[in-house]
Amino acid sequence: TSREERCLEGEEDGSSEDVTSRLPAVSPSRIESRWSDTSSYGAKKKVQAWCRRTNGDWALGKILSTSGVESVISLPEGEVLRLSTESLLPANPEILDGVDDLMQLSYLNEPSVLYNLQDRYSQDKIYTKAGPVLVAINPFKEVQLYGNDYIEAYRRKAGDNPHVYAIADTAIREMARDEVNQSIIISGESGAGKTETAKIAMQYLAAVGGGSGIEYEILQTNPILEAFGNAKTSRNDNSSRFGKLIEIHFSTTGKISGAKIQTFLLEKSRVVQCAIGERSYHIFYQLCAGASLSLREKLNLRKADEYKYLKQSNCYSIVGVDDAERFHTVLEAMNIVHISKEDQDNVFAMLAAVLWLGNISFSVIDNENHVEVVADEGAHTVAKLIGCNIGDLKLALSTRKMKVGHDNIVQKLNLSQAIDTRDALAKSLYASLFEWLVEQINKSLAVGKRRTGRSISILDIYGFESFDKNSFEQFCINYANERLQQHFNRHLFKLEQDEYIQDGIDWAKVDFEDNQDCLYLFEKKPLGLLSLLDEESTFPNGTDLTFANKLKQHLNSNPCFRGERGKAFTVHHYAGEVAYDTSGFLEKNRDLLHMDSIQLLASCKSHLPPIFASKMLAQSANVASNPYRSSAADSQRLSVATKFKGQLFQLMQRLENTTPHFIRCIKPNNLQLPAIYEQGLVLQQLRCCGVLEVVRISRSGYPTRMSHQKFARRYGFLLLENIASQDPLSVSVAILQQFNILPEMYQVGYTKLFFRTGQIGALEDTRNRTLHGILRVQSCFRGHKA
Ligand code: AD9
Ligand code: MG
Repeated sequence: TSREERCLEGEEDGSSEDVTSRLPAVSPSRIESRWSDTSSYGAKKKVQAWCRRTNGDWALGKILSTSGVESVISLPEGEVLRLSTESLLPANPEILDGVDDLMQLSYLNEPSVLYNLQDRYSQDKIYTKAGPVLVAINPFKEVQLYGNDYIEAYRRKAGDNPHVYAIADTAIREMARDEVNQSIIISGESGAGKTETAKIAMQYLAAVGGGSGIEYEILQTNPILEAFGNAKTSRNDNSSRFGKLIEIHFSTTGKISGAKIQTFLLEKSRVVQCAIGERSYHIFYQLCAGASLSLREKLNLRKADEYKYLKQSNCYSIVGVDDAERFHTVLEAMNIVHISKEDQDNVFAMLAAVLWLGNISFSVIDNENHVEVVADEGAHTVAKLIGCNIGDLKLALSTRKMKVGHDNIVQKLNLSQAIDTRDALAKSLYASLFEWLVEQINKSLAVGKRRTGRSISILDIYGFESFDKNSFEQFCINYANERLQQHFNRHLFKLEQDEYIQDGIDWAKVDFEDNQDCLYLFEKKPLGLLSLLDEESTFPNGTDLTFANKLKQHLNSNPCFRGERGKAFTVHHYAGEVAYDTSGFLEKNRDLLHMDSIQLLASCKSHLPPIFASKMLAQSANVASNPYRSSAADSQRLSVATKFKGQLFQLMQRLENTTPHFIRCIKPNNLQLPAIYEQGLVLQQLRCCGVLEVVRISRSGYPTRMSHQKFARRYGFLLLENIASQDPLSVSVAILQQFNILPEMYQVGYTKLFFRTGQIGALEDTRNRTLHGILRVQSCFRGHKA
């Protein structure tokens, strides 16, 4: 397999191999001298190296001269630079240009990896392997790589380029062969192509495992979940605002028998608040644009720009997207996953209720800023849509029942409290609706009770995020990524370990880095980030500032943590440092919906709100018994971070029991445009999503492997002295000695030689020079004869 002899495999079929075997042994030193004084040839074949341009990009230059510390380099455009020799990085031989597995590169430095990916990307080869990982670079245009012909080719194993189809195919095969569940884990930053990649993988599984018709239903979950869970952001016109795991089940005969979807941490805040130029969830705009006349009337529906929640970001449409048309696609998809007409209407009523909630306004009634709900069209429509009494709605949004000592009191809310209460209700209505929808979909896709087969799970989860300002969302997302990264490391570590052990290599000499320290920082009890956050969230007087101070007090000695001025702190993540601003942390972690609101929903006569209410109550069982409760009781509900942590643990457990296949998506530019490859941006992602990590892991081990036979055949002719024994191992050892390869740079396995990175490069250079010399001699010779 490709893992066995990664290095130089690309040359296997090259003609040079044949040439070697026909040539007499020539001393490298003799050829060397001949080579260096042949200036014309020398000028043609200058050594290439990577050097940094002034803008920070890497360029491939020719070394014109080197005088110890300084080298003179000429760049392709003719520019000549004087640089310190130390700053140069070795370039790979041209024969390795555009290899489809980065592991085949002799030099695994960053510019070599970047250049290789760019070379392929420019030819629409958007997929490249990095050992066991598939790297996918977003083309931001249609590429001719998909569809039935391609699926058929990969199914017949005729497609040999790296591809999502190939990954999906391997998953299916390994599932059947090893009788082990599989997972396809897709990561990458926003807009990198995770969701598209997940769909491409699903498409393959559906085509190969289809037959019963359920596969069509599974594919139709995509437009529904995207409508309700995706939105236009500044980074991606179709950004998923939730994480998703879809588990596709197969019967023993290899046919798809059902599926189950789990979602993670939907971004609720978007429902009530979104930045200029972004949008709320697609479904709102689709509903406003595409609803039939009768539905419009029933919901008292207006145009999108008449709703405050949608209006605030001043963005209603997406270039190239017809919301009305999409609405019909969603309706159709809902029919296919068996969501009844009646339930569909219930769903739309909830959506309209959320929109109208945003239009509810308050009037101040006294000089303490207490408010009353204005009983206008907004309030009346909400009451009608959720099926409650307008009086109850007004009370729930403007007062709060409290228990103070032994007394039950009703407190009036001030304006900002009332607005928060209204928005909290809108957010939880939407989040509950989303959860409920996923449940309905799962019911429709449910696998029969006699589940005997296996499954392939596809994980499409938000990638590592580091912005100028990072809040609670980034905190959770990056924590999830630490967990996934550990899974990734452990798995690769294990793969490497198995191979070393198999070949009798001294395993102790290979060290791998782990991100365990950072995970401890998050998870340690009672003094970890999550515990401290929860603790502070339960204190009625806790604020973002007291939280930040507590972190500094307890965690400053942790190497992964650094307290910053004010309310900020920095975490040293595997993918780099991220500074978090704790503003809003406690509130987002508490995620309070007051009991008054839950009770309002429970009392509603329409179908969905009471269902939502009972769900919420189940999550806060202790609170339910007493409608008048102290504020401390609110916090007996699981905090958002703790709930997320629980979900993640569950997820990791599930993934642990699968054979993972990793896909790392890369965004080549921030403009969402084709054919633009920004080196710096790509490099930063390669680092973040662990591709360079894989490379680094291999580097800390012995990434270059070659069988004794191959090594002897390839370099044997460079031996200066005849050796007694001609067996491949003896020849190999003699070569290693002659070239003074240091003992710590290689290990001799039972069948293979294992080299540290770059070791084979020097040998290759000598071999190439020797061969070129010989070829030159031969052609001169032929010239004479002619
Ligand atoms: V986010 O974290 O959910 O904001 P994703 O999911 O990583 O993000 P997405 O899959 O939505 O990104 O891709 C963004 C856009 O890139 C898509 O809407 C497509 O326009 C484009 N894209 C991504 N992959 C492909 C592809 N294989 N072929 C063509 C693609 N276009
Ligand atoms: Mg996505």
